[in-house]
Amino acid sequence: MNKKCLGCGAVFQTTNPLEPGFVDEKVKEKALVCKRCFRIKNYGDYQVIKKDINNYQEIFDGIKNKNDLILFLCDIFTLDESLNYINNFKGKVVLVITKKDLLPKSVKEAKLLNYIKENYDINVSDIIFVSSNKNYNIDALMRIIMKNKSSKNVYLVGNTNAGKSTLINQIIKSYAKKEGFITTSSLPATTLDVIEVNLSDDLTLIDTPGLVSNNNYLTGVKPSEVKIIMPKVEIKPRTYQMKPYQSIIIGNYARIDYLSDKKNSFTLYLSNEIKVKRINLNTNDYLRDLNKTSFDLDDKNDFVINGLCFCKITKSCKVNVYTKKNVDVFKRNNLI
Ligand SMILES: Nc1nc2c(ncn2[C@@H]2O[C@H](COP(=O)(O)OP(=O)(O)O)[C@@H](O)[C@H]2O)c(=O)[nH]1
Ligand SMILES: [Mg+2]
Repeated sequence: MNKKCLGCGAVFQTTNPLEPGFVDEKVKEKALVCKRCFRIKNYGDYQVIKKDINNYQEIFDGIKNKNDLILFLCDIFTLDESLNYINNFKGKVVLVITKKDLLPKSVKEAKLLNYIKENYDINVSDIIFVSSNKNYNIDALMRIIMKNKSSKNVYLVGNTNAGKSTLINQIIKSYAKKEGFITTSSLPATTLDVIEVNLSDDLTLIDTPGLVSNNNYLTGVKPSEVKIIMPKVEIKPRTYQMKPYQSIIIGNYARIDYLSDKKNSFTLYLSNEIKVKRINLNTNDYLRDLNKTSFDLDDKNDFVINGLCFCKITKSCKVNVYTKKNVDVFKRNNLI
């Protein structure tokens, strides 16, 4: 069998640097990872690879019909779009909510669990919150895996950036006592093919390339911007006491016009690195040329700009949200 990159799963080749799995001829015998993975790991620089998106769909469709245990990963910020496709598997599914460390400590897990059970129609054997960065609940997850698996193989699936590869590396570190080799990054499509990690005689974790969502703010955004928009540390919610007819400007990413004549309170959950300012509604038209979504919100609603932020409001009101075309903007019950 052809040698594969331990970082992204692509088969090694020495002919085209723009295709997956490229290694220089002179290092091809010794190399463990392809040139792109080497550069992501050592220099943090990311090279977009030409890769047919249908190939991910094919891998995903293949897994749907297996009887093996599925760990379905998503972070709290992409719940809504991810859970849309969680009921598609033949095998048992465990929902793993990743990056717990990003949530403010005041947010109670039990409450979120209830919220998920009440608001989404999902058919899963278990739900668990983990943080690979803080090694939180990894042992508990392993117990769930051992209890639910139906064979040696356990698949990790979920959108790109959900934290699949990071979780496997963390498990390798804790259970195999060595460094995990899988390449991780904040950019979409880092993992290019399935990667099998043999942890023991009766457990193989299988990493998969994540589905890339077309309706997520992060898709198509420059790597330097992804680093700002994707939260890395515990989010500090930002509350704004809104006076009638004010606007909130979120970096150069989105604008919210508040169109009601009562005071209100908006709490934004987003990366601490994004600058937010409040202005009077008609001070300027900044970002009003973006795509507009109008909402009538009630006092138990959030509105969500998928991949960028969500906002909890406390009184019913009307808002206009302006953001990039194709990004899902929607309301839901208050998550927090
Ligand atoms: N804060 C935090 N970030 C994480 C965690 N797990 C993964 N990430 C970050 O999320 C991004 C995507 O991770 P990756 O494992 O490549 O996701 P994959 O596409 O699902 O394999 C990377 O920037 C990771 O550092 C976590 O537990 N906490
Ligand atoms: Mg990955």
